[in-house]
Amino acid sequence: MMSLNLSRVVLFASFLILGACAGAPAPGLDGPLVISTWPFGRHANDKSIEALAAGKSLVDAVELGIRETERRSSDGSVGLGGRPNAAGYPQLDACIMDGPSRDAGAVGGVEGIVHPISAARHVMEKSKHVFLVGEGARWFALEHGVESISIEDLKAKKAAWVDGHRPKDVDRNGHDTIALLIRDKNGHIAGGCSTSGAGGKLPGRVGDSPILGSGLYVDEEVGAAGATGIGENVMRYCGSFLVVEFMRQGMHPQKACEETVHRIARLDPRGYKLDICFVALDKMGRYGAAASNQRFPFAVATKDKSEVISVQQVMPR
Ligand code: SD4
Repeated sequence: MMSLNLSRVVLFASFLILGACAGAPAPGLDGPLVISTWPFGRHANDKSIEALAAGKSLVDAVELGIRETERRSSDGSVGLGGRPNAAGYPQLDACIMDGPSRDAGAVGGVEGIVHPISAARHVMEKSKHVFLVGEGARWFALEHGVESISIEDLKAKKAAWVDGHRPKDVDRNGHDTIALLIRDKNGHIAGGCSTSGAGGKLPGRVGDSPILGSGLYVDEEVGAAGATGIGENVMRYCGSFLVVEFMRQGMHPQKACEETVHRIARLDPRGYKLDICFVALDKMGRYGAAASNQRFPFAVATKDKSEVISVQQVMPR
């Protein structure tokens, strides 16, 4: 009887310890952690950290961080300064997910909206939907006062495209995206993603970035992941969802990102020539990143440190 009670106590204590570990911060982390894609993510991360320090909410911090990249349009592929589609004008994609409430919002192929991440947030908070596209997404954003520019001058470009007089000078190669993930000091998780998408995409093409589970996925129980690269090679495999599921199985975010690249490369006829990258963080504030066939810089910030880190491509198996 004594020993049975003792083993019950031991069992109960182990549950307590395990429970504490599950949400406990990684060693040395005593505040928020932000991770985002590409070196330009550094400015976004700093904004997010600043926002949290000023007492803003987790979702505010995601939005404000990504707005900074959209505002700068400095990488050539986020915001209205981003790469144009095949008809010569930008169509933007964005999404946002909040771990604690499990809410999400997204816009796809939206035109003339300066901050698509804010439009996505309005969809999340002010509509009963999750995803609005094209003209409807623009109307909705305008109705909610999201900053915009006129799209009247796009008429000629659209007409020329329809008539077959297609511009020759569209940048068809470039692509970048900001996927930004935050774990706040209490271990809550949220993320967002914004892009003008692959340069030279067909008008109407929507990539992985605003698709929940592809360009971004947030699971309050486990962690979050985001993607950049050729959207078609991410969205056919629900890439970010897969990273999160690997973390759920117990993998470190670094390993989860690598395993996702290997999984896709194993299944895909292109092998490792996928041009895809993932970033991830988990409930404890551990993070990682992996890329298929190129070096991949990403940005990480805490309240004490903000840096750009480069990872090598994964070693093909
Ligand atoms: C897309 N994934 O639209 C985006 C582009 C991107 O690095 O991230 N490029 O396919």
